Amino acid sequence: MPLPYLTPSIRVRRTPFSRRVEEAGVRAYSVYNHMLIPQSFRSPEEDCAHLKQAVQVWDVSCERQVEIKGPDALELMQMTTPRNLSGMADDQCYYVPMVDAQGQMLNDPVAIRLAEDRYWLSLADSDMLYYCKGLAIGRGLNVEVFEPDISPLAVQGPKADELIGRVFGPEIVATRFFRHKTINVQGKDMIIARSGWSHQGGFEIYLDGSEHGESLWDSLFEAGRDLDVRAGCPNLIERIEAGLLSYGSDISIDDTPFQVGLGKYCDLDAATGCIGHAVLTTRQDPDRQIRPMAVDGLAVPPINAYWPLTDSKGKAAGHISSITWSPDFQTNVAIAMVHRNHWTPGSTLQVETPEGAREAHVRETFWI
Ligand code: THG
Repeated sequence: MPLPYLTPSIRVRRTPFSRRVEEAGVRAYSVYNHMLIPQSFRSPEEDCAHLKQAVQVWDVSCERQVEIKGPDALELMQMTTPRNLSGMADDQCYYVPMVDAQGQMLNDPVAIRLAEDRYWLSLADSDMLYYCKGLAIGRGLNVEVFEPDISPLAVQGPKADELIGRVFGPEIVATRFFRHKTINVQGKDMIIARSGWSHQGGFEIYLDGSEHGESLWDSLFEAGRDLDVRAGCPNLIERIEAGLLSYGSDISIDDTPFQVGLGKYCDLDAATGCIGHAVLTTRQDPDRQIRPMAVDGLAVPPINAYWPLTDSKGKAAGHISSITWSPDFQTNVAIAMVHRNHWTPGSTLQVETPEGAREAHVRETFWI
């Protein structure tokens, strides 16, 4: 059966880097926040091996920003998350669970503090712009809520420090994890942070102004030619090995932060302004949790719906939400949601794949 194409349309937004991404030979796209996100260049396996040994430039423009600006900005930000934002410094980024009034997960963005009265939420794939606008109106807050012309470009891999040092200098390389500094691109100030959705380390440049996209891209590729810099993208293999969760795949609105391993970011003593606060205080003891799992046998096909997990008596025990073959670990690596009776490391379950049942083993830790 021939694969269907993704039909271009205005609704599926292109990015400031899309032309360069296509010149670099992108092979597959997906859609994230109504915008194109590259899925592979050579192959997921080859892209993964390269990411682990060199440096890649990723068009992650689809990590759209919601900007919250004004005297009540912190109050609105704190309404959305059980993480305590009161101690955040002006150069800090926080990974935050965002929850509704029932304490259910709406998104898991990176929150960026730009000033006391100015924040960005760097979103995963759900429509938080409308939600934040609604909160501001409902509470009569003195804030502006909008999507600025900001498009993150990630530089990831063991040679990311070398490349960023060449282009932006040693002061920028000295940026600590989840802190940001200001760089100048073609006369325009932009934010750069040490962060990114890989375990290899690197930076995220928050391109400010679409018109500067191609020149920023070109300066990185010119400076990194001898480092074998390549276009890349968030890599399924590497992110499962590292246990990086994907909202919409591993996390949904049916989950609380405690069920998806984000309880460590909840501070219910301090974050009393969170609208899910009251419910979350009663839900800190989850009945199911995310676990790394290894699945026996040869490479599994791509997953496009939860694969059910059952125990030895055939009873429901959870599901797998992300899975792929890992060339480095020579097993299928998976992220699963597992009921409490079965979540201890070493526990073996059956998983129903489209190609039949396999054995699946709960692990103590992710692979990298
Ligand atoms: N960077 C930016 N925006 C983003 C992402 C990003 N928006 C969408 C998505 N990714 C949001 N989800 C995550 C999930 C994990 C992390 C960041 C964003 C992450 N986690 C680290 C970990 O789990 O090891 C550590 C976080 C911490 O210690 O604070 O980096 O990647 N701009």
